[in-house]
Amino acid sequence: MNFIKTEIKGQAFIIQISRPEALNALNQGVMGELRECLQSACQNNEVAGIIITGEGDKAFVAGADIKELATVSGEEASKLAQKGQDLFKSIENCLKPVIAVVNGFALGGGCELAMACHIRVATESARFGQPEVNLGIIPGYGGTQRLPQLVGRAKAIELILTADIIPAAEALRIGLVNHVVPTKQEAFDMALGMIKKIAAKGPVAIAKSIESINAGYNFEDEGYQAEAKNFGSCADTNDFKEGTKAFVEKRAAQFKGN
Ligand code: CO8
Repeated sequence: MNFIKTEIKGQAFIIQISRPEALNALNQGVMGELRECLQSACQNNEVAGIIITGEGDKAFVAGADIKELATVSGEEASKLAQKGQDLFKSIENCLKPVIAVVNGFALGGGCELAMACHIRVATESARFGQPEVNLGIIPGYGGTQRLPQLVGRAKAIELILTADIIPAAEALRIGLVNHVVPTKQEAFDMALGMIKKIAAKGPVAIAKSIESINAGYNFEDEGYQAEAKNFGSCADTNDFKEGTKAFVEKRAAQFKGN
């Protein structure tokens, strides 16, 4: 593994995304390793729950890797979005609890990763947002579907259209996270405590609870397909080229609407 560190603590399997120099941004290498780790953790009978976090204090995950994304065509972008959606659905469908310990920035694909987890515990310094429109694209890893599920349609539309980045306290207020605690250590302790508590329950009942809750949301597949298709359309525009170029050049983008 080049981008992910794993550790087992008690019955918890900890997955730490480790690209601190790029604020743990999700390149295709990270996504592949995440897929591998999740598969083995979900199927391991010794594991009662999974924790996903990011290395360091600055970021959980600052989104998809913008520099990598800038080089792909619209068609490729749409396929990558669909592949990422499938990975995040596999997190949501894991029959053991998956808890995000959110330390620092959870933006774009990072916020989408946190939302795909069953439970989110954030530190006071965590920041959440879907800033894709700053780049001339839209969320592509399920954000247009899961954000309205978690915070309601009105707030989700506001967050996605304004690209506002909100602090942990506001994320707690609108129901985007379950808990906010002062430090990363406290967030870990809380997540480990939850996994220990859940591990003492009937494993079949836990699995069937997750399966039943998720069954109510399967109808939204049309939404995911629209998201991937529209992500690809945006990636074909000059606005996307300008948005990603502006990010690299650390300036505001000048969009022309084409
Ligand atoms: N991708 C690549 N590199 C990144 C990313 C990213 N998402 N975020 C930060 N970095 C890099 C910076 O380029 C910088 O590198 P360098 O030192 O080489 O210049 C380094 O990390 C540190 O970042 P900053 O200097 O920008 O740190 P600041 O403290 O000034 O700012 C922010 C922190 C506010 C988090 C800022 O880095 C930022 O705005 N990052 C981008 C956030 C963003 O727009 N995320 C959404 C990305 S798009 C997305 O997630 C789409 C998901 C669906 C994809 C589907 C198909 C693949």
